[in-house]
Amino acid sequence: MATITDARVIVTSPGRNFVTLKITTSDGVTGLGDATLNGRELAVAGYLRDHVVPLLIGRDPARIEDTWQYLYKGAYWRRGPVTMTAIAAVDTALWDIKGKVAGLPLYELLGGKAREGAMVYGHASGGDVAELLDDIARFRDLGYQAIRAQAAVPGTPGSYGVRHGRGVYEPANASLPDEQMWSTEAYLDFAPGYLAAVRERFGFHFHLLHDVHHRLTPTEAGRLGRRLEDLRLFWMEDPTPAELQESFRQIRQATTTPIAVGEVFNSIWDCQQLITERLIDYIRVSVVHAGGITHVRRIFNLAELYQVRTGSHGATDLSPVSMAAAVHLDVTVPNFGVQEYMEHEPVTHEVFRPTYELRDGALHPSTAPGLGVEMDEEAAAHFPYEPKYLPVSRRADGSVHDW
Ligand code: EZ4
Ligand code: CO
Repeated sequence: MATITDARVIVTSPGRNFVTLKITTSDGVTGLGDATLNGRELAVAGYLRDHVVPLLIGRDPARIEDTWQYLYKGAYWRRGPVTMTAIAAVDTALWDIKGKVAGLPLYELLGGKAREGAMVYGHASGGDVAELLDDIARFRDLGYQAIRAQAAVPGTPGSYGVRHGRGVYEPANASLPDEQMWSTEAYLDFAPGYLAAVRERFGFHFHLLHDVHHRLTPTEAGRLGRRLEDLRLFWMEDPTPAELQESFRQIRQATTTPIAVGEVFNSIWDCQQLITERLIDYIRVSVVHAGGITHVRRIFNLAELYQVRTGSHGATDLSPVSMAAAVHLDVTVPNFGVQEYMEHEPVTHEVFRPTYELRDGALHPSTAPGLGVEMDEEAAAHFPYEPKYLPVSRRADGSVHDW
């Protein structure tokens, strides 16, 4: 039996911060797992280094389910983004190792391809409506079949989801949290108009998505969803914070606009009611933040019973390691919907070398064994950690809103 002989936590910042776990076995096989939790990176790095790595040494790398249960139940303290991101990193690295040992790409271990590629959606945005329309045209030209549209709300500088300049959209933008102003009234006045402008200009032959980023009450969300019905959105994302799962019943009663939720969830228990009562159409959990391939597959399988499709989170704060894991999983599950995808900055690829490919608006996994991602640790050492936080949102009266 091979054993785990080494597990190392690598923190690096090629373009943005990433935390990676690299596990090595007595046979010299290595596996990678993403452990990046935007704005709380070092908490996961410490959890792994101080409390998980010592438990891994000497274990059988082949026993993925047993290791998952051992780390989840054995901690006694369950769930939470830090714990579940740490477990995800171990789980992903062990699947990578299993694939390399078998000489098979991960999708083969997960039952083989149910489709050729995973349709992705890109992030179009603009400081105003004209800029947004230009950006949608750019994604259409690149062959994207699904596009998320976000425009800056007039009078609220720093609106979420809007790219500044030519680079990629990167919300974790400051060494201490940037404070941004939010007005629900201004947003509700403005958003339906620009989404309608997108349909007027480009028609209905592509999937249009929109992210509300937890900003509305259930009542406001129901009203917005109803106003957007004729635009036939692919989904309205995170219309309201989802800790109160039953609040989605009210949104459902108000509108047939499809709903996607789950990028901040970390376990099956966070979405059990949303799925089993069919209060959402798409579940957005990601491999990195919801306990790895083992646990996300369980969530996707539950969702399939209720005709809820998948739409995993895939912003730039997910490293190419978890993006590869997501693509392998996406091509195997029967209830795949769409995969979020934001290209990383070129400098990120000086450290992480993925082999998945974007063709015709879909990501295709390679046939390389395991995840098919390599990490250049020497290059990683040239990019030290830089503290970066997500913004905080405040209303006009100064009180804190959901970001
Ligand atoms: O704000 O990943 O749908 N995507 C999103 C993201 C999140 C960031 C938070 O780290 O909402 O852009
Ligand atoms: Co989102």
